[in-house]
Amino acid sequence: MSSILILNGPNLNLLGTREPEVYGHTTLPQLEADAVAYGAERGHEVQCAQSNFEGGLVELIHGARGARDGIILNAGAYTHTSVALHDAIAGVALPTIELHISNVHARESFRHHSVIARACSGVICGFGVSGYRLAIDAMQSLLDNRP
Ligand code: CA2
Repeated sequence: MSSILILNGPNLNLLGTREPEVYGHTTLPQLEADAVAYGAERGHEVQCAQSNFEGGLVELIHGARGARDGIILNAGAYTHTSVALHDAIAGVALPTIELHISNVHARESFRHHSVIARACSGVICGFGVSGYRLAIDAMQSLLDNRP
């Protein structure tokens, strides 16, 4: 059994309440419950957390070291700005998947660049909330093929 941390960043607690044309109608608690159940069906323990604070996300990433096998991270807007998150991901050296619900490349240019991608194993974006299931499958593949 693998242990996977799903970490959501700033404003993602608002999912399902506004901008449904961009982010859909699923709320964060619904998304998290689905990810836990989807992971459990595949033999994974999925734990979820959300923070609106950059330092809070850094601490949650640090806490995964030695406790989790991998991280699925939707860092929200910090994706585009946070060297601290890049360094935290690099520091814990766990397989980490960068995730976005929307297709950031089809949106404003300031969303086109990710500061954290370099430290991540791969990126999933543009598949709506089903991206979280895709990321669990991708994490399974990464963990199965660990050297
Ligand atoms: O597409 C994604 O998942 C994003 O990470 C979402 C971030 C955005 O800054 C990134 O560029 C792409 C924003 C999350 C805000 O979520 C809301 C959800 C509902 C209503 C308002 C905000």
